[in-house]
Amino acid sequence: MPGFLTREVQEGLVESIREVVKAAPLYTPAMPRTGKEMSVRMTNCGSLGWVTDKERGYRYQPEHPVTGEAWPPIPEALLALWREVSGYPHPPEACLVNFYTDAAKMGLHQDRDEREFEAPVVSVSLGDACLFRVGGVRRDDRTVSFRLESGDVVVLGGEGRLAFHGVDRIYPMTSALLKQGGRINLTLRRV
Ligand code: AKG
Repeated sequence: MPGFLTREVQEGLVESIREVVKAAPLYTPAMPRTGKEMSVRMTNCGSLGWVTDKERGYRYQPEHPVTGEAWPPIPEALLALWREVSGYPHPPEACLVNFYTDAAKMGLHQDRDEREFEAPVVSVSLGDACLFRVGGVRRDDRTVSFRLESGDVVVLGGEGRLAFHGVDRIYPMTSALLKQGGRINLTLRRV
């Protein structure tokens, strides 16, 4: 949904995410087995957060992997967005916060560490634009790419819930929303 969030709402969300990051600092996740560090830094809010490291791999857990503290709650504005766009009767339990610097990207993957696939994943883009790629439910399905701008919302639901997707590149300095640049992506999920 291009341009779904007004500038004012985007600014409010950035403020809320600053508070989340104060309580739950961004950390560098690592791939299972290889331990290769991801280029995106992450944190979470909600009762559960998505994390990954070399030893234990992809999973949801109630505490920050570095500080051991419980994740802060999901900001009200994000809960309201979920109610508006998800079409799902229960609130999200997890919100993954991804922070991309200019060179960061995210490989093609499915979001399948959840059990509740009937619930969509709601994704919010803030800050610099990116080139987003989305395909089908098989890794080798044809993909299409398009630019996601600050304030765009993507709902991966229904047949699209398990679609492969990823971020091929960031377009630096394409938004003034984040004073230091970069891109924030928020994904709201039922676990
Ligand atoms: C994920 O967190 O699973 C993503 O694919 C993030 C996509 C994005 O940054 O737009």
